[in-house]
Amino acid sequence: MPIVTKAREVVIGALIAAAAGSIMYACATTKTTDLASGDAASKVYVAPGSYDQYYAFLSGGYNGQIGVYGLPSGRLLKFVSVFSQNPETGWGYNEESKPMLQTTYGTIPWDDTHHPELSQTDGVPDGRWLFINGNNTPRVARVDLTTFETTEILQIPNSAGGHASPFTTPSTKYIVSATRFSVPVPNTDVAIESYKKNFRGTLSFITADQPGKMDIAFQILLPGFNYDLGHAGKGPSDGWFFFTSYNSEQANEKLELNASQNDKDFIAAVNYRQAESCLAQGKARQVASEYFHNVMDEKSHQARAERKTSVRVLDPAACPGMVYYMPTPKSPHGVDIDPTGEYIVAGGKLATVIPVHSFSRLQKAIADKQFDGDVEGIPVVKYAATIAGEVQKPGLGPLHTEFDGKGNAYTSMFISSEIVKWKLGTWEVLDRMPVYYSVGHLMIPGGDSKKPWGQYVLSLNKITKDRYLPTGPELSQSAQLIDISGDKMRMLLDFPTIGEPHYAQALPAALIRDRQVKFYKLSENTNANVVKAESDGGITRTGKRVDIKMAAIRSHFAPDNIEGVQLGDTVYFHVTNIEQDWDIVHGFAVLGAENAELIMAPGATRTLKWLPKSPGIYPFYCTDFCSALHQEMQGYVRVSPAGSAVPLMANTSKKAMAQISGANADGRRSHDDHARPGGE
Ligand code: RUQ
Ligand code: CUA
Repeated sequence: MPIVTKAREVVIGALIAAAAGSIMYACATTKTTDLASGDAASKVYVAPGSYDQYYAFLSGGYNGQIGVYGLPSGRLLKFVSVFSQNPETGWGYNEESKPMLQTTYGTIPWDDTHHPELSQTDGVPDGRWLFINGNNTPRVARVDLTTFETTEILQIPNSAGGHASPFTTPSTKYIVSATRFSVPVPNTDVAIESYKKNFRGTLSFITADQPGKMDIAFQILLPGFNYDLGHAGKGPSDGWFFFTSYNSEQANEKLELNASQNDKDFIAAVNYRQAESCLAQGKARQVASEYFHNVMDEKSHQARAERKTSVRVLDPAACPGMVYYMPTPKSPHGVDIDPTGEYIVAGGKLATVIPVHSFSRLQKAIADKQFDGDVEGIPVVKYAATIAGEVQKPGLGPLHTEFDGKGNAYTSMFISSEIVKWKLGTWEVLDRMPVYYSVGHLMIPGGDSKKPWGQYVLSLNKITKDRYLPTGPELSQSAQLIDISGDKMRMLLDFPTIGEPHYAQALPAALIRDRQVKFYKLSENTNANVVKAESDGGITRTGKRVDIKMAAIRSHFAPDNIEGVQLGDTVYFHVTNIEQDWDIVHGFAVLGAENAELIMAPGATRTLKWLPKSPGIYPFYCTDFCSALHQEMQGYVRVSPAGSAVPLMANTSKKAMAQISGANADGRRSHDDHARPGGE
């Protein structure tokens, strides 16, 4: 058991006191200090009917989703359903999407998202996909940026706390996931005290450039530290990946103190081309590991979950030259590579400087074998041999760094609540901007790529306190938009966010705006229960299972009267929105359904599973205000006792349908034009 020195306690105590101090100081001054310059309002004003310049994707943090905001306005555009059930889309409730939340632990209805990551081509965000990690039960997801829907989720085995994830290589060949918590691999019943002996870290490289085919290419087994964040090299450092770690002490209790003993922890520098060549030489072990790969079929709108059973694991000892450790002060959090690919910036959250390693010096140090011994066979490169410079007195609690593409770096300072601008190469601090309060990540559009759009930095603040009208004990988190186009930073805008955004990424709207799918083509819908015309609707019984196929179109369901359902039946409502028009969404809700409701995009089929609890009449209706006659969009299901003689019946006769359609044609369009501008 490590001994906590008095000196150490004093240092940590001072940092905590400084943190409290900065918050109090800021609270006291914020009311009187107008940080925004005079024309700030015009810089963020997006006139009615105009578009924002950037799409920004903010993780929802503990809500398990992704928030899409426009910048510079800060307007919330959408929430993308990912790792949590979402009552706005029916994600995880409807039968089509349920398999997406399947894991080896069963269905997980709520996870925690941290790091949105845009796909890249040659080191630049390309607008094809957005990836994000599920942190608690480690998974990665792909979101298709033509539909803003999650199309794929891969579980990561031999991992716990998928935090260093899903950072991409420059052409999206791989995304990665590293374990935050080391655990026994394979996971088994051991004494927690046997941490040093039995607990291991894993780095997972996941193939990502083929939609529907994500898989674990390989895992690297590492000492039992906590792996925190990562970034790929680019340009000269292309082919390398860098991961921070803390708790090189390998403490297994009271990490707050015991994992802060060493002056330096490590950045793992991983040569993944070397890993690939070791794989090709058959140096990996095939390790039995269960995990799920879930894919949403874009034509049938039906997800399938596939259980996988093994991964290839590489041990550094079996593949020399694959992993090196770079000592880095002190419990480093972020590791960020500058646009040129030469500098590796670490955010040592308890460090007093920002250390910057040089990739070319790392290569030379490796060639010259400038090592300080090894950790479990992994060479430790001498700090003095790789360090390019240290930013002195940057502030307190450096976490993350992004770049503007003009030779400047911006680092978030959690404890001193500020963003600090400094110069690459000279390491001098150029400017500081106080933020409210306690910034975690910061984000410049493309700011971790080869070509940042260095116009704004967004500060993602952890503590909100007095910034907005109070809303009880829970306040929304806050983001602040800062203009970085000039020499000095200028505060432009505060806006509240939903969930707890950790990281965010953004790109110019033009890269994805015109590629949006407006509706799903009904002619291409291959769902087993699709109806392509109102007359295709109907009801069938198979034992105690009843399937109702239904069309939804302004402003009715077909069929809309259903009889013959009995107590003890399991009823599936398969509702297809047969509209072929942008933004015409219908909903479906039936009285007493425990499994929520449906919401159907145009051209999509969604299924609600329903177990009626007692005989009677159950109304259903459309929940999305779709048209002037939205309130007329309703129907009834009759539930009879088990064994009842009421015949199975749905009013799908040609005559009834013709009447409905006829009524619909009268005057519907003109009303709809008012209800939904731009419709039809
Ligand atoms: S981090 S706690 Cu990205 Cu700074 Cu998650
Ligand atoms: Cu359809 Cu309201």
